[in-house]
Amino acid sequence: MPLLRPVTRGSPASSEAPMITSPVLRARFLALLLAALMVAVLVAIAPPAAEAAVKKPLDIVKVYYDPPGKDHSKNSHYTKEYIQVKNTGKKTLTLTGYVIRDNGPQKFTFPKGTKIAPGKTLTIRSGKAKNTSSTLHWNKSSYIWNNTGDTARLYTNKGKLLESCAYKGGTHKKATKKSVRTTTTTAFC
Ligand SMILES: [Ca+2]
Ligand SMILES: [Ca+2]
Repeated sequence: MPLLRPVTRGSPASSEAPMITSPVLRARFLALLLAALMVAVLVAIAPPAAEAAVKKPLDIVKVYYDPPGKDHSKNSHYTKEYIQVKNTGKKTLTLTGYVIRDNGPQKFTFPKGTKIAPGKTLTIRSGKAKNTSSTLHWNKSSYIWNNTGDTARLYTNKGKLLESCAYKGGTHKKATKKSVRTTTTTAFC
């Protein structure tokens, strides 16, 4: 907005507007004014980037939805697949009861007492293993994240949706309104 002010308020064209007597010049001036106004309106109504618009200290960073190689029905392979969340706020968060869901029936509830410090990430792997301070486990006997596309949703312990991250399988170099940027292994939420 500040960029537009000199054009509409402070420029010579604006202050000398009443002096313009030529119809051609007046038409040009009006066209310019109209263009400037349209730019101002577009800037005013343009929505902010989806990510920036969401006030959320806990953020889905990525879904490692298709680890390299063929899918094998083994726990050691299920644990390669994961979703990662990050604390983008300035305070340590207690995530007891926070929930992650896929686009189907899969649901992960953060265990009681789970904490995440500012700037830190937590990795939630699909298979079974012992949890650590930085890696939790969904403890499923299957993969969670569909290779052909899925949606990861993150909720607070009160059921408030913090983020919905939809991806398509394969490489998509640019995010769209419907899906995020991906490589063959990773969705960048
Ligand atoms: Ca995100
Ligand atoms: Ca997968």
